[in-house]
Parts: sequence; structure tokens; C-alpha cells
Amino acid sequence: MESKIGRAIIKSGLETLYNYSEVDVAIVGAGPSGLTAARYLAERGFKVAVFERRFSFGGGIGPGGNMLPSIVVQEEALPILRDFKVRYSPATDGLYVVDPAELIAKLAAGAIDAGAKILLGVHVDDVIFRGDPPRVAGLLWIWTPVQMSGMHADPLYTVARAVIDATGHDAEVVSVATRKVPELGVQVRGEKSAWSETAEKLVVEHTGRVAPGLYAAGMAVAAVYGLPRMGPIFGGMLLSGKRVAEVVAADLAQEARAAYSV
Ligand code: 48F
Repeated sequence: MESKIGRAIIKSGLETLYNYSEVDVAIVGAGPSGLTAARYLAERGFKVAVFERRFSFGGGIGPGGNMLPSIVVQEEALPILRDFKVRYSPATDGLYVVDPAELIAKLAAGAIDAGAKILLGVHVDDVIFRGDPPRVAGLLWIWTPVQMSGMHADPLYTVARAVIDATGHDAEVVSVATRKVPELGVQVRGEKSAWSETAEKLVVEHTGRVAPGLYAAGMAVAAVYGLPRMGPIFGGMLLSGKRVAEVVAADLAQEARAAYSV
């Protein structure tokens, strides 16, 4: 029995990793923006993998606001909640409250049901780049416990037509790309203190392509462009995830057209 259990896991696990060593879109971070982007890209038919360093998804949703089991979403993002079948109740002035556990579960289920693959326990620590001028062409990942141990092991690759940084406040992917490939011409300015209303709008407006092949969604956008933070209101994260999916889909379609034109 034990050998059968082990073989089933090894065979299927290695096949999955083999299959996802090349994707259309690699999303780093299974928080609200990453999971939303994953669903809207996967349902367009793109091969999508989400790389999450924890053994769970949801990012900053779980702690709610200061660990109270409620978060706030504004009216503009209600269509996204409806797409994911997340329930909400009115609070005040166009604001609605949502149960964080339900939001995490349904965002993840929506992404998975649309066809996205979520890989847990993988830490992304670098990007692949090509060309002059350079473009980001994938990422390097390593098991999180190995990364946390501080022991050096060379990571493995995933080649991608587009990489989305949805890593939250530290914009980890854009930061490493900026530091190691300065020719990308990207600067990470770091987020500002809180101004919720403005932050919610600006983060969606600035969502999109940061450099060729590299995109930012969610709080990573605030970090890259020096925008204010907003606290436990999540509509901007959902709208940013949907927006980055639209931008990436349009760019990949355009690149495919260009590749086939004579
Ligand atoms: O932080 P997170 O929830 O990012 P987000 O989608 O949403 C931000 C909000 O939760 C909240 C806020 C707005 O209301 O201020 O903070 O922008 O999720 C980011 C996910 O990325 C994972 C991390 O564990 C988390 O689940 N992550 C971060 N760096 C890496 C990573 C990395 N290098 N490799 C893999 N996963």
C-alpha cells in the first residue's frame, strides 16, 4: 500500500511540475489580486499557474481588518463578487462587508474551476530575461522550506509569456527584476502611508505592464509607483486583478498576431 501511495504522489506531482514548466501566464502570489487575475485569464483559455510561497492561499484577506472576521468591498467591485458567487451585505455609503474565509475559498475555487493551477509552497526568487532591450520571459522558483532554511540550492524555471507580480506590499518580483536587470528601466518607489479612497482608484489605474513581459497587480502596483496604502478594503485588489487580466490578454493576443503577420 505504502509504495502505491508514494508512487501515486510522485508520478502525479512530477507530471504537474513538468506540465507547468512552461505556461502562458505565471502569477506570483495567491492573494486577492493574483487569484482574481488567474480566474479571468484562465477562462479566456490561457494556461495559467499561480506560485504561492505559503501552504495556503488568500494572502492578506485572512486576517480581515486587524483580525476581525470582516473585510470591506466597495460598490464598484460587486460584479466581481457576483462572478465568484461571494455573498456581501451593505454597511454604509456604498461599502459592503464580506466574510474573509468565504472570499478566500471562493476566489481560489473560481481560479481553479476556470482552469488555473495553484502551486503552494513555492517561493519565486528571480526572473528569466531575454533580449536587448530585455523582456521578462519567466521565473525561478524554489520550495519555500528550502528558501527559509537559508541553505543554497539552485531553483528551477518556469518559462512564461507574461509574469504578473501579485506579491503584495513588497512587489518582490518587480523588485528583484529591477535590481538584477536595471536595463528594464523600472524603479520600485515603495508605497506611501494610507489614503484609502485615492489608493483604491490609483492602484487600478496604474495596474498593468511594468516592463516587457512583466506586469503588476494589487499592492505590488502601489509599491512600484509610490501610491498610498488603503487598509482592509479589497475592492481595488479585485478590480486590479481583473484589469491586469485584461491587459495581459490584450498584449498576448497582439503579440500572437504580430508573430503570424508576414
Ligand atoms: O499580500 P497579498 O494579499 O497581495 P494583494 O493581492 O492584496 C493585498 C491585500 O491583501 C492587503 C491590502 C489591500 O487591501 O493592503 O494587503 O496585493 O498576497 C500576496 C501573496 O503573495 C505571496 C504571499 O505569501 C501572499 O500570499 N508571495 C509574496 N512574495 C512571494 C509570494 C514570492 N516571492 N513567491 C511566492 N509567493
